[in-house]
Formats: sequence, C-alpha cells, structure tokens
Amino acid sequence: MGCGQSTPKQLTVDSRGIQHLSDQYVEQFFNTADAKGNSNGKIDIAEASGALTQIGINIEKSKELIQECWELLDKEQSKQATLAEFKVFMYALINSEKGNKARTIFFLCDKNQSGTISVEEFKKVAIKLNKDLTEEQIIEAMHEKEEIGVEKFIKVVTKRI
Ligand SMILES: [Ca+2]
Ligand SMILES: [Ca+2]
Repeated sequence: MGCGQSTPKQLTVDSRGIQHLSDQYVEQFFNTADAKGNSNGKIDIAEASGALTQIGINIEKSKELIQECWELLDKEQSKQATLAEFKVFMYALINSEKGNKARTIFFLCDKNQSGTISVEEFKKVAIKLNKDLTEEQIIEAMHEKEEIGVEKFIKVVTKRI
C-alpha cells in the first residue's frame, strides 16, 4: 500500500482501502512549517517532506515518487505549495505506488478525497495520459456513471488502443 506502510495515528483507512490524513493534522503541519520559514502561505518540497517523515514515510526510499507527485501538482513550477495543494499532495502520496503514474494522477485529481473522480476530471487526465483515448471511449468506459474509482480508471487509461 504505497509508501505509507505503517499506520500512525494521523492516518485512517476508509472502506475502499484508501488512506486519509486528518485535515487538522495537515493544516497544523502546514502552518507550523510555513511559520518556521517566511510565513508566505506556501511551503516548499523540503518543508513538506517533514510531514512525510512524521507519518512514517521514508523520504530517501520514496524520492522518485515524491518528485513525480510534486511535479504533477506544481504545474507552474513555483516549487511552492499552498495549503490546498499540500493537502492533495499528501493524499496522493500516501495512496500512490512507485511506477504507477496513473494511480498518482487519479489521487491528485480526487480533490475532495471521495475515492472517485467525475467524468469531467476523468476526461482531463485520461487524455493527458493516453493521447489515443477519445472522448467517446472515455464516456463509454464510464458507462454513464457519474464517478469512477481508481481500479477502473487505471484499467481504462493504461489500455493500449
Ligand atoms: Ca513559506
Ligand atoms: Ca472525488
């Protein structure tokens, strides 16, 4: 299960097997890290990594995954994350697996942490991952469902057409 093998008290696992960090913990961590730095309402990857260590993630072992996750999130390459971005970063990271980019992208898109993403979000990311995927194929894959889970998402986006 991703890089969060142990289950520290800040982590909970829902019925789908998806891990969640308490909002309170993430916010507290963010504010403390930002206050130690320049209090500009943003933290950088080094500051963010402190939270990973606290919840038992080995930063050295997960280096590539952290880098990939951060790069996917930080589209303007500002090297800084707001609280909202940091929340998504942590959520995606604790549920990611090394070498499974589709999985990381899914969780980065699942901003409300429901474990599913909508058709609109799905279209955005699926096309990014697999340029051969047409809108019709995406809609067909959704079977008119409004939301799609991670297993189904990976199956569709990694399918070679
Ligand atoms: Ca800062
Ligand atoms: Ca969602």
